[in-house]
Amino acid sequence: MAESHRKALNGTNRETIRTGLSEESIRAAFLDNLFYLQGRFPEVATLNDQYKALAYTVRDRLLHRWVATTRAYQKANPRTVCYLSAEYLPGPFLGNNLLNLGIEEPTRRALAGLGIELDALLEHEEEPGLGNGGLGRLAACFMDSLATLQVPAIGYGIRYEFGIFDQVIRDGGQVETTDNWLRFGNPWEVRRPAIAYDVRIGGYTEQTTDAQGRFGVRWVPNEVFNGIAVDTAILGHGVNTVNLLRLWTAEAAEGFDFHAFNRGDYYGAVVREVRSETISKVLYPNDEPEIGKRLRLLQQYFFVTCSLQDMIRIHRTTGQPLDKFHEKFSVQLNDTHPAIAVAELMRLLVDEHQMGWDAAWEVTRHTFAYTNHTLLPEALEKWPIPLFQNVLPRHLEIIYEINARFLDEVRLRHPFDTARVQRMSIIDEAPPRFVRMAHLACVGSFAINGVAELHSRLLKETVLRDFFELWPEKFQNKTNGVTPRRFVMLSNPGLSRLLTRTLGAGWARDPSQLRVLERHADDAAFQQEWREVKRSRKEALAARILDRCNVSIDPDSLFDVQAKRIHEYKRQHLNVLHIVTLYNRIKFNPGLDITPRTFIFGGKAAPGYAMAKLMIRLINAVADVVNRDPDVAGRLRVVFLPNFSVKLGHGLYPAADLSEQLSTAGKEASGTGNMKFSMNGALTIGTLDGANVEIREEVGADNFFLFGLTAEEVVRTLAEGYRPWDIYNANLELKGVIDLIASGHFSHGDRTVFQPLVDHLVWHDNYLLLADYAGYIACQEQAGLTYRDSRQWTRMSILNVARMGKFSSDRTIAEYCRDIWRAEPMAVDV
Ligand code: BZD
Repeated sequence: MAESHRKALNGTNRETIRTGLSEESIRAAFLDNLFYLQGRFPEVATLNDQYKALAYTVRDRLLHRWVATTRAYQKANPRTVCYLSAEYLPGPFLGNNLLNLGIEEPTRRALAGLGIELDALLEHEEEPGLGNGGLGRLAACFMDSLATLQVPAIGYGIRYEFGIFDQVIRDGGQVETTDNWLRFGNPWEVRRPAIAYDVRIGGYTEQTTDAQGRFGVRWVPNEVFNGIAVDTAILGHGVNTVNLLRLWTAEAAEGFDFHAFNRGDYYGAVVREVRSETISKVLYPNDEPEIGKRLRLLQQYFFVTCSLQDMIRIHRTTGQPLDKFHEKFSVQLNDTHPAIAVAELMRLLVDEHQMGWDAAWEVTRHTFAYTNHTLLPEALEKWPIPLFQNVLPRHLEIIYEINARFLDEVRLRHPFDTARVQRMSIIDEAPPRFVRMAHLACVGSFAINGVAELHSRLLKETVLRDFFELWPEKFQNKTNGVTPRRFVMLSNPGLSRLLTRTLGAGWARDPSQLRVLERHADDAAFQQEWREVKRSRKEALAARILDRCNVSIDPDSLFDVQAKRIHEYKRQHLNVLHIVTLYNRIKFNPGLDITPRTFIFGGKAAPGYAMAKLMIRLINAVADVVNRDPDVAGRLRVVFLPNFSVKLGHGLYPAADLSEQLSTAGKEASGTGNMKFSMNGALTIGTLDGANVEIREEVGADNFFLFGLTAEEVVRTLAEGYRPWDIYNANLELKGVIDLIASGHFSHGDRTVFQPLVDHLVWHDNYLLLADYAGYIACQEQAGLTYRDSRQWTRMSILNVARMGKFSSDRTIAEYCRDIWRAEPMAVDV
């Protein structure tokens, strides 16, 4: 044993090693784990060994609280929230867990004593990219808030072996490479081989009669495999509550098919195993539904059946009958991806637990609640009936039965209105016929919510209007939020310290306390400190960008940031039109005095979304020309930061001056990046869309750069026969910008590269970039001028932070608990 190890362990008993929070116990535990889990001593340990030893040290401290929480829940048998989500984007765990345990400082010192830098270990962690964007990140924020609010909860999902692809920019375009996040092992997870469920697929159904002569249905599948639980502890902030993130991994049912092996079909046996594992192998990288992809339907059913079987098992341990299931669990459907749960719970209750249909339906419709995340009609999930029949024959029968009873109810309310019946049916009768998952979710849920006020209103007026007319009482709004722990405390320690020094430490749990900052908004000394915090984050980002992209940027310039999935409706190309406008202005007038800006983009495009990939190409092409043009040097810089992730977000949100929230009004359900930027003191330039509307309401119209058509105006403009060609011809500056892109100026003279994008804009432009262009440019000019008045800008920045308290996900979760889940907090002692 190394001398340092022996010394560190001296006098420290085993219990302290596993639970102690002092610098000494952390150091002893770290060395102990390095030795016994990694088989290393400090002199030869790699960075990864060190990272893992620390991660296990922290995990021990979580497990301790986890056991206490489980005990407390077992004793009190509280109502439990189950969040069903096909995606989670938790971000790196180490820093967050240290923060929530309150041991960042002793840990830093413990490591420093061994010559190790905590920051290097934090940087080393690879995050689980088990989601595409906002929806998956929202699920992770909700898990954080549930634990922090001490609400008993389980997050259920899929342990994808490969998460969202890694994005590499090659020759200006996106190239996808596989994300191998499990390569070095995942110290945070605990595999639970004993918690495993059968998952059946395909086959047929047949009628049965039992000994008492009762009819039933037997489902004879043609494939069975297993789902195994893999658990991650989610600790709340400053509390002992540890909730469970339970992700399912697929395995072959028998592990190995000896029958096939004996026949000499070793290959067949292995292939079968590989096939079952394929189910949880990889995340679909699309943030729109994958129509007709069998594997995607398998993934959805896979995690839903495992999760429901798990809930039933847990419920049975309480000794309560199954007709009380909905009193024990509130199950939230994160979009329609888990909506098959409505049919699956019916199947489990009726077929497997012999409950009558009516009783089972009472339980089911009191169990589920459904959150919608999109208004785009093309993004509503539907499954072709032939595929559905092939994969889930029994569920199709159940859905037909649910639908028949539901449509009878519609007919009763609206006799003779066959159009309505067709519109509302769970089955879309247009060949090849589809199962409409949103309709299934609406019928099977007691509550339906949108994710921002505008979105919830538009849901009732458009895509779910018929359902609203039938069941107005089911509809609610729950405006999204984000966790201030990860997105302020962890990613912006400088700002956190300033806030805590000014307001006391309570703001992260009760962000309404931030309002007190308003008193300091005009205080010159406070303003100076505020700017220093921002400046230090900008310097750190500049260093990172120099390192990653080999572009040097000026921390004194206005950092103008747009970071989110690349989508036409999010309009990153509107941002590009602005950049090219400024570029042209300087070219025509070299002495032009403009506010120096650095434009920073981040975000992935779905691999099959050609226009989004072309937008990435355009950003990089413009960056390439602008950054090399001496005429604009010192005034314009453009950076595309590759492979945007939660971790990169930590460095981005705190460094931004201006947050770009440009979606066409009525298209972005909420947005949550908008909240992260503003909480870190960036000002928003944005449309009246999603949560922007409420952010502006909170921070005040004077502290928000608003432009663009309203959702109503967007609808009207399109209905009246929108002609972007006319706008293009009428606005000379805009024409100059579009013509320059079309001319090949940014593509080495090649006029074909951006032609699809340009043509689309001047002839179709269904996201109304041209209609919003002039307003956007004028608004940007205003933002640029304001930035030059640093006292005014700082004041606005302070007021943004002061008034963003509403957008803590704690508020969102408290509302879900009160209005939907009827769940109560329960304190846990250790
Ligand atoms: O959900 C997003 C919305 O676009 C945002 O406006 C909203 O803020 C967040 C959270 O409510 N939706 C998604 O992120 N959707 C997906 O990622 C997705 C993934 C797979 C299939 C369909 C959609």
